[in-house]
Amino acid sequence: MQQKNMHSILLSLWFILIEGVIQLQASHYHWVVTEAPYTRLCGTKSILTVNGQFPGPTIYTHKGETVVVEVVNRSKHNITLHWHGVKQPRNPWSDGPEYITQCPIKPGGRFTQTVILSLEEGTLWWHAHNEWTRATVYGAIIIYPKPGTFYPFQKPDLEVPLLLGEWWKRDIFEIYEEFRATGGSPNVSDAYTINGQPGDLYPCSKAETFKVRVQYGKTILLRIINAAVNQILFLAIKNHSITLVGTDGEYTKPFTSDYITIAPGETMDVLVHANQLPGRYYMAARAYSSGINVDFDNTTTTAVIEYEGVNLNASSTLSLPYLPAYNDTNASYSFTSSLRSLASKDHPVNVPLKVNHRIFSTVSVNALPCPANRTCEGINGTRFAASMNNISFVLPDIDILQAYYYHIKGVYGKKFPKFPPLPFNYTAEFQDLALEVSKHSTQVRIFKFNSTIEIVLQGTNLVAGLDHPMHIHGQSFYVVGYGYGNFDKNNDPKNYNLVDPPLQNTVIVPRNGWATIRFKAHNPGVWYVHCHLERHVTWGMMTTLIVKDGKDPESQMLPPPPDMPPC
Ligand SMILES: *[C@@H]1O[C@H](CO)[C@@H](O)[C@H](O)[C@H]1NC(C)=O
Ligand SMILES: *[C@@H]1O[C@H](CO)[C@@H](O)[C@H](O)[C@H]1NC(C)=O
Ligand SMILES: *[C@@H]1O[C@H](CO)[C@@H](O)[C@H](O)[C@H]1NC(C)=O
Ligand SMILES: *[C@@H]1O[C@H](CO)[C@@H](O)[C@H](O)[C@H]1NC(C)=O
Ligand SMILES: *[C@@H]1O[C@H](CO)[C@@H](O)[C@H](O)[C@H]1NC(C)=O
Ligand SMILES: *[C@@H]1O[C@H](CO)[C@@H](O)[C@H](O)[C@H]1NC(C)=O
Ligand SMILES: *[C@@H]1O[C@H](CO)[C@@H](O)[C@H](O)[C@H]1NC(C)=O
Ligand SMILES: *[C@@H]1O[C@H](CO)[C@@H](O)[C@H](O)[C@H]1NC(C)=O
Ligand SMILES: *[C@@H]1O[C@H](CO)[C@@H](O)[C@H](O)[C@H]1NC(C)=O
Ligand SMILES: *[C@@H]1O[C@H](CO)[C@@H](O)[C@H](O)[C@H]1NC(C)=O
Ligand SMILES: *[C@@H]1O[C@H](CO)[C@@H](O)[C@H](O)[C@H]1NC(C)=O
Ligand SMILES: CC(=O)N[C@H]1CO[C@H](CO)[C@@H](O)[C@@H]1O
Ligand SMILES: [Cu+2]
Repeated sequence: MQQKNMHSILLSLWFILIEGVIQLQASHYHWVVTEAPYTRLCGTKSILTVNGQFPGPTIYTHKGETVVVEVVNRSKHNITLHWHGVKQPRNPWSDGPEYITQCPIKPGGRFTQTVILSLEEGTLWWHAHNEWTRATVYGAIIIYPKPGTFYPFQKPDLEVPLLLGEWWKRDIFEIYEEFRATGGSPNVSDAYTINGQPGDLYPCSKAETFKVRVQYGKTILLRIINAAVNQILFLAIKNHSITLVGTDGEYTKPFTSDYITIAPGETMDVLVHANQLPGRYYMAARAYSSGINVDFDNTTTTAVIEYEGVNLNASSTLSLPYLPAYNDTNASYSFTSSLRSLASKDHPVNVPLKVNHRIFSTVSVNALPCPANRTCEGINGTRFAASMNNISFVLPDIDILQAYYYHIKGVYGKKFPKFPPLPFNYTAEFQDLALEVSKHSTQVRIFKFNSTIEIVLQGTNLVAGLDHPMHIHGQSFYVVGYGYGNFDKNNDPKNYNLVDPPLQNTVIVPRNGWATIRFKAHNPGVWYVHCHLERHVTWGMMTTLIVKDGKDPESQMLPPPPDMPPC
């Protein structure tokens, strides 16, 4: 259905010059950020959109191409756009996170962003990257193999992007402002959505439920993106198994399962064979929420797979597929830890075997004592925070990239710790309440070009143990190990997978467990590291990596574009 757009884009191929290097440019997009009214769940509200579309426009491209997007802000809000999972070699300038690589595009402002694809192939996505604007400002990036090369799996008959989202009846800015003011948890959403639609199980939504029409015997490639604000999701399809063939813009060994676990920030390419009795079948998604006493939206969103030629008048009641229980950590873990790189001749694995720098970082939810004069609706009358290595990251007033490039002092410190300041039994059931208090600061970690880095992300049981989908900009990383409990530096590395670990940009750190990632820092720039649950970002669960320039010009950052938005 969206494929017809491909032809017009293919006809408009042209070349652009970046630093004297001619790059094939697939496409040039003009995007206008505007408010537009949308009706869902029996009510209408004005939401922030790109070109009035929700979900936003899809970018179609091929491996290795460069896309130019001219963004004009005709809304009353600040905005920035990020190309999630696009590594942007040498080009942090167009990466998007506010106050990390740019100042926001103000109302009336504009910014032409250059999106440089390199090794990515499959499905990625783009989304707004300031405050909670990404709740409605997101869309798919579809990266086809280079012309003349093919998918490493059977060619699908049909390709369908499936964007999972979250919908609040209230204005998202009100939800955001309210929880920042109260210090408590944000109100949970009123619905999950598939391609912007809540589906049959919500009031006033049935007529618009998203449908995929398919002929019996055909194969569908679903390009699934979790664009939800705060929730990891389980998804399954009634009577159909799901074969995962790619994740985060990289191919995987085919893996067949009855359900998937997909965290905000993750993308999954899956094949579904229409090989069941011709009929109508629900796809359904609902929360995976592991934190005890953590409030979540427990509703279920649905879409329909409809075989062609089925008599829709014949009364057939649709039934829901089996989905793991909302707190089934083992179901989530077992799916996530089964992912493997394809590791073929055309898609080789290149895991760093020697590590130059090791970082061990806790990822924690925190609770701060109530300051005089503030509302404190966090647990036991506190204000919630979140941290990495006990630092709740504070966004500066001008972006770190600008401060780094122009040597502006006083914007950030260089002391993000390589180890928790105070080691403790991270996953113990009972925790010393004094450990719940984090420090607030803007600390980055700086690496030489080409360093190999290993990061162990350790979940803690402070305040509430729960899963954290941690995302890094500017590079993909190999997930070489996972485990429950405290990371054991003597024994756990023995079980690392250095043969075919998955290459991802977002990793789910399991509840009261850990995950180890490895990558080579050969992309000079300023790169954000953060949890992809938006409430945790607001509370400070992030840091920033700076990768210095290498010696030769090809390993140095490109110069800033002339139209960087000013602060
Ligand atoms: C959040 O939920 C509370 C309790 O249901 C309600 O009183 C409040 O108005 C809600 N706030 C927003 C912004 O929706
Ligand atoms: C779908 O699966 C259920 C078991 O979950 C089975 O009872 C039913 O016969 C299947 N329906 C079709 C149409 O294949
Ligand atoms: C969802 O949570 C509400 C409130 O806790 C509860 O009343 C309801 O039964 C739950 N629904 C489902 C489908 O679990
Ligand atoms: C379904 O019902 C509608 C109205 O009742 C009728 O017009 C239509 O022909 C029926 N379609 C089939 C395939 O039976
Ligand atoms: C999940 O929650 C149910 C109650 O809702 C509880 O009985 C069960 O023990 C929990 N399971 C796990 C694995 O925590
Ligand atoms: C989950 O898996 C762990 C480790 O394999 C096991 O110890 C635990 O009993 C499992 N929990 C449940 C609820 O099945
Ligand atoms: C409390 O807040 C009010 C209004 O912001 C301010 O005028 C007052 O000085 C504050 N009091 C204290 C003790 O901080
Ligand atoms: C850490 O806490 C876990 C869970 O409560 C417990 O089983 C373990 O013995 C503790 N480890 C240490 C070293 O105290
Ligand atoms: C809240 O206070 C109670 C009573 O002091 C304590 O047992 C509990 O651990 C506290 N919870 C958190 C998350 O601080
Ligand atoms: C970086 O490492 C690659 C091998 O992975 C090597 O080819 C290249 O010369 C190195 N560059 C620098 C500047 O060290
Ligand atoms: C929009 O961005 C500008 C520039 O950084 C900033 O000064 C202003 O406070 C922002 N506005 C809002 C509403 O956040
Ligand atoms: C130049 C421009 O597009 N300005 C618009 C920015 O957004 C505000 C609020 O919607 C409009 O009033 C301006 O016209
Ligand atoms: Cu988190």
